[in-house]
Amino acid sequence: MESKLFVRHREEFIKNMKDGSFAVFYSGDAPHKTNDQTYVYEPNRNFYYLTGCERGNFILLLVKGSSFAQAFLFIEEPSDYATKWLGRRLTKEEASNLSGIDLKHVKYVEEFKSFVHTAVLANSRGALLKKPERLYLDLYKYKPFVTPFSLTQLQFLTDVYPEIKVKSANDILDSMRRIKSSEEVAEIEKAIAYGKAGIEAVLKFAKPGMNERELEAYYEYQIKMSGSKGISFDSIVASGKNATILHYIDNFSTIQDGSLVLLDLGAKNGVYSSDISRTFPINGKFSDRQKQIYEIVLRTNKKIIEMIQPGVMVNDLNMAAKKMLTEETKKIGLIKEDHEIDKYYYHGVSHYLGLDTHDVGTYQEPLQPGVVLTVEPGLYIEEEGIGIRIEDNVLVTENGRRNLSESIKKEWKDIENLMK
Ligand SMILES: [Mn+2]
Repeated sequence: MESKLFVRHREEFIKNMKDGSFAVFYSGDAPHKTNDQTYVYEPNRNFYYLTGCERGNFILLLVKGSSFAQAFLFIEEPSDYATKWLGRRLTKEEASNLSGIDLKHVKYVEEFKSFVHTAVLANSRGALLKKPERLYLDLYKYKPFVTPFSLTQLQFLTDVYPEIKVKSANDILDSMRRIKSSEEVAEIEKAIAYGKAGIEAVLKFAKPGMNERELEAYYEYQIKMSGSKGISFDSIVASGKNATILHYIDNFSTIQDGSLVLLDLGAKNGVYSSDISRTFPINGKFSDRQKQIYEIVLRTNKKIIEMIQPGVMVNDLNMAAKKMLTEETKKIGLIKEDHEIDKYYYHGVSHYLGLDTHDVGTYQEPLQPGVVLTVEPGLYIEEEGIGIRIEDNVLVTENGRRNLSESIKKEWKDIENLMK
């Protein structure tokens, strides 16, 4: 991605900052796993969105006065030792090129504390702000009642300067990230193309008697062979009754002849993600009953996609999906009363998609051009061993929508043909 995108993101964020304030974003670090091992590093998404850098232990500092705004990037200093053990670190020039931040403003992370004290906070002669009033931080909480990481990390500031108000940067960034630029949509489309290559290969490869984990491995192999860095969330390969567990990730059962397989798979393109579900019969032929249920889910998927346009609320989509699944399952006698649908359909129909698979942004505002969301109705009939979900990734446009995953086959006939 070109640095001008990240320059634009910073400019827009800064526009939303109050005068006399500063913001600090940390790129994160690989969490500890066991003994001397760590998990794979994932860049903090807000940090990436503002810098384009995917490196741990970097810090972005934004300073806004009444007549100026400046960005500073603090990076890990390259060293021979780090190069030999972990790989080459970015140089200041490279970090400057990636982020579009002035080379003079790229510093080493060891300098961060003293730089903040002297340049931003203290009344030193070189201070940038007369009297900073606000500090914006990423205050995302992954569950209730945990102290956000950035707050713990910057306690050295909030303790010494209690007069500075800590503000959440998330409202600003969530609403920015909810609307994708054309560059971002292109990145998501590339992620979807990787996913398509993987899913279609799995459909051709799958045979009765295989284990779910074989399809899981084959998918990952295929997306990596086509250029993706890998999966963007734990793969779901669920056969028969397993498919009625929404987040089934064991993927360790033998797939019985005659059963359906539900795939819910993501692929990474850089930091952007795809999220596609398809369901298919392991032996290449839908039974009449499977076809009947499949068609209901497919019709719902198409109907909801057609509803998508600026002004529509995601909740309208949720209600319409539930209503349609209720009416159709009543028609075939699966349920008698409306409320019984809760037994067979128990999740929302959409979420946003972008840098995160479940991307940020409010659901209390109507859809706007640039929003990318999933459409994923399903039916899960445990007593029949049938679980079906069909999921596409859709962009809201000025006049309606564009289904970004349209080319991934979902008609039952096309799926059977692909498997021949
Ligand atoms: Mn999804």
